[in-house]
Amino acid sequence: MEAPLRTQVGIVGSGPAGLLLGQLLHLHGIDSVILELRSRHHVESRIRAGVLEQGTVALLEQAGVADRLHREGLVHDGVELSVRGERHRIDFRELVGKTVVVYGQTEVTKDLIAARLAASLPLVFEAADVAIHDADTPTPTLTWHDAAGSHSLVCDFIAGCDGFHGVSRGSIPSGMQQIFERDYPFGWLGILADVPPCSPELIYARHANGFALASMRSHTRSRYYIQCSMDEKLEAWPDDRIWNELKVRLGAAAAASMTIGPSIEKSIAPLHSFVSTPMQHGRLFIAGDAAHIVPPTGAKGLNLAASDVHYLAEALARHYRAADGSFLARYSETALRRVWKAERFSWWLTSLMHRLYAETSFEAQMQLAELDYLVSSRAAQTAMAENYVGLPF
Ligand code: RFL
Ligand code: PHB
Repeated sequence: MEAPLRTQVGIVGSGPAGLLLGQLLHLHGIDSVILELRSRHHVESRIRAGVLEQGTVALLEQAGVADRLHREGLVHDGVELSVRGERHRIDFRELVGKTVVVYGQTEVTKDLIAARLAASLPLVFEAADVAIHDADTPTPTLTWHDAAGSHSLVCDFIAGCDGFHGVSRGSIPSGMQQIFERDYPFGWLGILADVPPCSPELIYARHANGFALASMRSHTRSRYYIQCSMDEKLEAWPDDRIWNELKVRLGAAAAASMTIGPSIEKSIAPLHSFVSTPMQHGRLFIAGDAAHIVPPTGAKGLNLAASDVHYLAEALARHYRAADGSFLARYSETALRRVWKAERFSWWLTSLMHRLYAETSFEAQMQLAELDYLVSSRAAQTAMAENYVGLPF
C-alpha cells in the first residue's frame, strides 16, 4: 500500500447525497475525496427519482449546478389525484405559493459529476472494498482498492453517502444504533418509455386493482408505475399488459390521451420505510438513503438526501470557518427532525393510495372517506401541498 493520502472530508458514495455534499463543501473551500463503488456509466444511467422540491432546486442553484435544470426541468404547479375514476387537482401554487420541478435524478447526477470533474476535484469510480476505520478517533480513515492498487485516506471527517446497501451505516456499532422500519406487502412496477405524457401533471390514482402513477421525465419521455405484489415476476408483465393495466387504473380520460410505446426500462422496486438513528458516530456522519428510506409515493427520497447534506455542509463550514463544532454535534438531531416529517408524509400517502385491504372491508372505506375529505377540504389539501412541495430546510 502507498503512503496514506489526506483530505478534510472523505465521502463514500457518488449518488446525489455524496456529489452534492462534495460540491457544497468545495464552495465553502473545504477539500473532499469521493469514493464510488460503481462505474461512472452505471451511476449516470440509474433510473430513479423525478420530482424536486422547491428547496432542493434552490440548493442546486446555490451549488451552481442548476443551469440545465432551469432550461430542461418542467415546473409543475400541482398534481392530480384519481379516486373512483374521477380526477381532482391539488393546486400547490394556489394553496401554498410553491411548485416542484420534474427533472430526473440521472440528470442531477450528471450535472454534479460534470461540475466536479470540471473543477478537477477527486472522484474515484470503481473503488472496491471501501472500509471505514477509526470513525470515533481524530483520524478516521478510508481504505479501498482500485485498478491502481490499494489506498488509504486519512480524513478529518467521513460522510457516509453510500445509499441503503452501502458500508457506512454498518460501521456504526449496532449497540449504538436504533432502527425503525416498516415493509409494505407490495412493490412498484415502473416503466420508462419515449412517449409523450398522458397528462401535463402527475396523476396519483387509487383504484380497486391497486395504485398507479403517471409521471414523466420530459415532454417526450413518460414514467409510469403500478402497484404489484412482491412475488410478481417481470416476465409476467409484457409491455402490453402494463399499458392496459395503466389505462384501467388511471381512468378513461388518461387512457384516451395515453400514447403507448416500447419500454426502455422496466423494474420492480420494493417499498420500505426505514430510519437508523443517530446519523453520526464519532467523526462519521451518514446522509441520504444510507440513513433512511421512504416509500416513493411522496417523492421524498432524493429531496431528503439534499436536506441532509445541506445541514452537514453548513455544520462542516462552521467547524472549519469558526472552530464551532456545535452544528456538527446537532447534525443528527437537526436532520432527523425533517426526516421524520417526510417519513410520516410518505407513509401517509402510501397508506392512503394503495390497495391494502379487500374493497369490502372497513379499512378500504376509511381510505375512501379520507380521500373524499382530502379532495373536498381546502385545509386537507393545503396540508398535502405543503408537504409535497417540501417543508423548509
Ligand atoms: P444513492 O443514490 O443510492 O447513492 C449511493 C451511492 O453510493 C454508492 N455505493 C458505494 N460507494 C462506495 N462504496 C460502497 N460500499 C458503496 N455502496 C454503495 C452507490 O453505487 C451509489 O452511487 O443514495 P443517495 O445519494 O442517498 O440518494 C438517495 C436517492 O437516490 C433516493 O432517495 C431516491 O432515488 C428515491 N426516489 C425518489 N426520491 C425523490 O426525491 N423523488 C422521487 O420522485 C423518487 N422516486 C425513488 C423514486 C427511488 C426509486 N427506487 C428505485 C428506489 C423512484 C424509485 C423507483
Ligand atoms: C418518478 O417520476 O419517478 C416519481 C414521481 C413521483 C413519485 C415517485 C416517483 O411520487
